[in-house]
Amino acid sequence: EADVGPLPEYVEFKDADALIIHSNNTIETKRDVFGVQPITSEHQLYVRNNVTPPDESIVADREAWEVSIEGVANPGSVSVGDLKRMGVETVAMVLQCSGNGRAFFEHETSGTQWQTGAAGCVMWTGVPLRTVVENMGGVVDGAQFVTGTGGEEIPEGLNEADVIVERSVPLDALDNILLAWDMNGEPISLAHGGPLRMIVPGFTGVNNVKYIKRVAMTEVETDALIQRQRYRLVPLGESGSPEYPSVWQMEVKSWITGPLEAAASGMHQITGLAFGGVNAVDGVEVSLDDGETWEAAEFVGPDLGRYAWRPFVLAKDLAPGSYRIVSRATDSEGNQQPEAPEPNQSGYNHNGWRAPGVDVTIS
Ligand code: MSS
Repeated sequence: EADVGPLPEYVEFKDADALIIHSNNTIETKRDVFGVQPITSEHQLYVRNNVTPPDESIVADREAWEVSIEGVANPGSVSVGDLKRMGVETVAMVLQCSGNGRAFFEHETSGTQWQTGAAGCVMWTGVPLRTVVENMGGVVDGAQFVTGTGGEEIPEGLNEADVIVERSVPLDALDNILLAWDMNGEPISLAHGGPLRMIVPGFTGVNNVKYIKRVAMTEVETDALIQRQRYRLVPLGESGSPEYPSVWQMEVKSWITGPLEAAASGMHQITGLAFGGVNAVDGVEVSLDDGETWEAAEFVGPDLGRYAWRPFVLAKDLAPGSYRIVSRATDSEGNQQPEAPEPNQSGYNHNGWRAPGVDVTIS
């Protein structure tokens, strides 16, 4: 897809050359930009907003931003300043849009035709939600979900439940959730959810609610449209409803980051990225012949934990010819990427190894 124009104002700080601008609210990282970076720079990280982000003024006084904590014995509002005194943890995590790889499905999908770049690996610093919940007397009986609400203004005349970014995840995610104020060691920009964002490691992008203004331990899932109908794995031709699984935990995935097209014969470092989603990634193989034969690749750089991705490399002396290069990762539970995933109507969670392959001509 062609670039549609200059960077919108709220992401002007980003590196335009590294990005594919699908629209003001959907901006993808170019595939060759990732290389073997363990952490994605904020200047290159993709952006996805379902609605217009709040005004920049919400990040003017970060410490004063308040989040309401409900579904605990002693509910109430807590400021970012208070949260910073309660506890601190850092997690490196793949942030990946549920629709990343949508373009690789064979059926027609509406929605942004993301390829590999609606993902990045970033570090979040904040307080564990479990600590906040303990401080407020613990979870109320009967709660089964953690429901987070985004701080966007609902435009007048629109039905709140149709627009609001409010997501519920299973309560057992509580142990890992952070209420984060820093990304990659800096205060989270407005584009990525500052002053405060709910981080659910191992879960797809949409579950990581930006500008978090309310966190509730709830008995039922929210009936906001974004939960009830959208972001569900729906069979082809059906429409979304709570009877179908929600897009929550991410699965094992990988892709090649270079070389991507033509190159001269001789030694090459074939590079890529692999992650396990909700599990750690355990290994990755590369094939130069579209999956006929496979060779194990080596991870490069530090292991930043279960939720991070691991760059990988396979050193190869390549003779002139045509190669179809693909990669296939396995997670710590022994799950391997499928050749192609089961299709779903909206094209979520693509983690097949075949379609993202690259054709490289060596001369
Ligand atoms: N949050 C809020 N508040 N709002 C919105 O819109 N979106 C989602 C998440 N969160 C939103 C939120 C999505 S959908 C995604 S991907 C993510 O976010 C992204 O991120 P960044 O930072 O990258 O932009 Mo798909 O699944």
